[in-house]
Amino acid sequence: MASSTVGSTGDALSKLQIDDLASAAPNLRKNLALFSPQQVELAKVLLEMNQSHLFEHWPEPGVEDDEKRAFFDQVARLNASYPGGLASYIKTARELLADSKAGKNPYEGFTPSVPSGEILTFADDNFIRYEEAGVREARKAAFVLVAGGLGERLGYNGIKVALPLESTTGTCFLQHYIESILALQETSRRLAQGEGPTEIPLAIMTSDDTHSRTLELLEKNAYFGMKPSQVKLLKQEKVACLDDNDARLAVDPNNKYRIQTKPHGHGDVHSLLYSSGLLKEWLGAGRKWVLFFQDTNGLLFKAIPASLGVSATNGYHVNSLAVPRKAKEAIGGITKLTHKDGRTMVINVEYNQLDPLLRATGNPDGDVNCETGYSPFPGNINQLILEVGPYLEELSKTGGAIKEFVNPKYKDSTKTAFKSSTRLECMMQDYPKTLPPSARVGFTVMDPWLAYAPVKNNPEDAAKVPKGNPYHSATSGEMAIYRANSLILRKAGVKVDDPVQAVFNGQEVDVWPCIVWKPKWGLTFSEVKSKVSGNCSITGKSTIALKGQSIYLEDLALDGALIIDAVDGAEVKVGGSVQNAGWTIESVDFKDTSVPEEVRIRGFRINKVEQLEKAYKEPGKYSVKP
Ligand code: UGB
Repeated sequence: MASSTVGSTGDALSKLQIDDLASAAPNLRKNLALFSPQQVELAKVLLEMNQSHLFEHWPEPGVEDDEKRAFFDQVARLNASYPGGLASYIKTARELLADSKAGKNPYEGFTPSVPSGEILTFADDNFIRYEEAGVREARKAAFVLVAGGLGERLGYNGIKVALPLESTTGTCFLQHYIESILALQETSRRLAQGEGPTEIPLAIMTSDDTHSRTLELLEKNAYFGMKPSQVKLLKQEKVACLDDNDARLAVDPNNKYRIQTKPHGHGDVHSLLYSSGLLKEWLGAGRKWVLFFQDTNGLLFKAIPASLGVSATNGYHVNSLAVPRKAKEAIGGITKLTHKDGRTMVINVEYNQLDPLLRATGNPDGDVNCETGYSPFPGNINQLILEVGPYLEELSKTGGAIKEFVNPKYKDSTKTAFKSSTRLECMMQDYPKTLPPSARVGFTVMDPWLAYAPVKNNPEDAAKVPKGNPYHSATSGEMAIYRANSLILRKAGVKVDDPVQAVFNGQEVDVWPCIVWKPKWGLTFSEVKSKVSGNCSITGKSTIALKGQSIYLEDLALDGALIIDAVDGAEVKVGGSVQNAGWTIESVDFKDTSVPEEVRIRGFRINKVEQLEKAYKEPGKYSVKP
């Protein structure tokens, strides 16, 4: 047994010429006969990259051989999922770790300044024109949701896209996103009168942390009305952790036959779109735009039509959506960087880097608000619109690799040892960093009340946010939906009462009437406006949920709760005075574990006391006039 092992090991060694290398790892050498030629090739890569410590603890052949093979299965995955393979990963890691140790400023030589971009004002003529242009373009779009993050800051146990974005209807984020895309598809298709693509695809980037639960959510809900073939899940792999400045790969503390791994960041989305062939497929099918978005922004689709219109009208290869940013808010700042040699780029500077960059370049106060009460740098909401042609062309050169960074937590000032293993990370918004100066990179700033209300912070952290800065919690995320819908209806001519203030989970928020509608009821301002007429009013204690395409509010005076559910083809006119006890909002303590987690984290629940509820299941014309 022993001699045959030695014999075949010798064959493998001589064939692959790794004799010298394997002498650095005698325990691997002894086991080589267990592996396929491809696996031996991977062993060679590891040894060439000075990773022999990975085999130090390996026992004789015959002991835990399956685990040893499984080790190489993992190495093969790590190698295949990184552009350039593991060798390239380790090489880049060494360079970035050396820069980090030397305290090199990633923005060395660059001076930041405030860039100029398209600033939109909701509901003015310009906004309406961009919305129309955007809806027209939408049929040539593809959407990409990055949903591989664990949501550590929120601390929710489920996947974030399964959280309700508001508790009036309980619609979850994923349902809302899919229904918004379907509504865009429908309206855009109508305008195009049969020309061009008819379905808008959705790709969702998942990770091991979110993949199976995302798939389950889709399957349990019949893909929320989308054709399953329209949705593609792309799973990102984690990357290898690094133990020291030489980029020695970290052994998993729970299994000595595994390399420890951690998430690589949302920047993986580019290499996945490229390597999966999806981007090529989209271009071939006549698609022009890819729209990227994050997992929990319930307002997002209110900003999509106009910003897509900006991309189409201005011919932007890259369009980043932004909102005015409060200093020190945990969103990146869109910044113009000018290098000493004259190069310029407009790029996101991440929230933890903006303050040191400003201080290092003659702004001793760092990241502070200006006279407007906001940071002068627009806040990146990480919703990007890329033109497919130039995007694919660029990825063909880079393979989808995005400029990475490393953020080791050192044990002491010698910067020789880490407190815990680190890894390379990359961000989706860093894509423009490799673009040539000829690329048309722009951005679109929208009102924050219209465009941005993410759910990222747990109740305790949200309550500690400096006064005046947004909480970015489940509480503020839901209240933002009611505020936006109230303000939109006000602009459309409805008299909506002012909000009242309340405190939930230690966060002071404005409570507007609970106004919600399905995306197909009103995706653009013009559409909303076309559905309200006469003297309509909604009191502060009211709730209204419009679940249908053709519901028209005419001289409606609402003081209570009104729920209308109508199938497509049912045209419902709603008017007169609707008065009832309505639905009330009851406080809930987030520490009360008898309450479901998705309710606790927002700090309130809806108590359905009395409502007028009408459902229309057949096409036809109907009127609601109490
Ligand atoms: N995500 C993945 O899909 N995979 C990953 O490996 C990691 C995340 P976070 P972050 O808009 O508020 C971003 O953690 O990274 C998904 C921008 O960098 O919520 O702290 C994840 O599922 C920042 O510039 O945000 O900050 C989620 O959908 C600013 O714009 C998304 O990536 C900020 O978002 C974002 O992940 C913001």
